[in-house]
Amino acid sequence: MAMELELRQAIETGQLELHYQPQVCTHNGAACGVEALVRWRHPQRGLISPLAFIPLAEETGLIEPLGAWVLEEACRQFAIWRAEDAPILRIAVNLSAQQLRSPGLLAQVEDVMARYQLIPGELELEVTESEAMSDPERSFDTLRALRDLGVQLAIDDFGTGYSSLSYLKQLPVQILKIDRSFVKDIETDENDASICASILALAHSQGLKVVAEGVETMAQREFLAAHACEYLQGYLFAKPEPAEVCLGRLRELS
Ligand code: G
Ligand code: G
Ligand code: MN
Ligand code: NA
Repeated sequence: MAMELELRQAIETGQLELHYQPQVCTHNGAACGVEALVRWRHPQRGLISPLAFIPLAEETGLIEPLGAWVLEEACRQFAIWRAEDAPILRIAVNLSAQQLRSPGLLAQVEDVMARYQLIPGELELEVTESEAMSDPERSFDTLRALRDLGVQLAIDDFGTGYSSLSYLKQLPVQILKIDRSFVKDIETDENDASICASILALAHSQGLKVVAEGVETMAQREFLAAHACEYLQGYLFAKPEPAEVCLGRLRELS
């Protein structure tokens, strides 16, 4: 069967699932949020990474129903966790460029926040630097409107795109996520270390908070803590895992 048709059916028949990865406060290691990451549980091929189907979903327009499902499911799970008093303050969801450009996005976000009674700051949307920078006028308007709904906005994979400082200054976002490619060799590669330090200084000068991705070692954590990085995400704390497993992890971390 063509993969497009298979993916369409996967969305309709509930073969997608979300895994969740904690984000912790750097200073005490307590969980503060989680990022929702989609996977496809294929009946024959097992668990498929989003890298293998998000691009197809974007090419075929399936990203709209897929993205809507992800947003709904993430908020539903967050509401359950909140009702269970889980130690978690916010949920982060990835948006693709097409979702950001979709005329229905604002109404969709407003609707899901109302149904799950999310208060300002509980829902975070991550857009990549290149997504936010393509057609900046238009995406700035959308980001501003999302912010006015009480959505926290993060620029994902920061450092991998080409944002000019003047654009960054205008971007109505609260959080930068340092791409994990810069964190990986932070201890051994002086360039990477200085890029991370520069991103942190830049972000802080603009009043933004920073999440470092891909934190795997104590030495990375210490470097990031020394540069006042607010939040950390990575295998040092937990991998992306199904909701029940993640909940146990959240309780351990707190
Ligand atoms: O979880 P993993 O490291 O395999 O994710 C790989 C990539 O897929 C990441 O860049 C992530 O941003 C992207 N991704 C994961 N879940 C979603 C999603 O729900 N929507 C979109 N647009 N991208 C996602
Ligand atoms: O692009 P985005 O930041 O949304 O993607 C997150 C991706 O990074 C997920 O696919 C997740 O599985 C992966 N990831 C999360 N933590 C780590 C880590 O510590 N090391 C590595 N290598 N990958 C990670
Ligand atoms: Mn992300
Ligand atoms: Na990233």
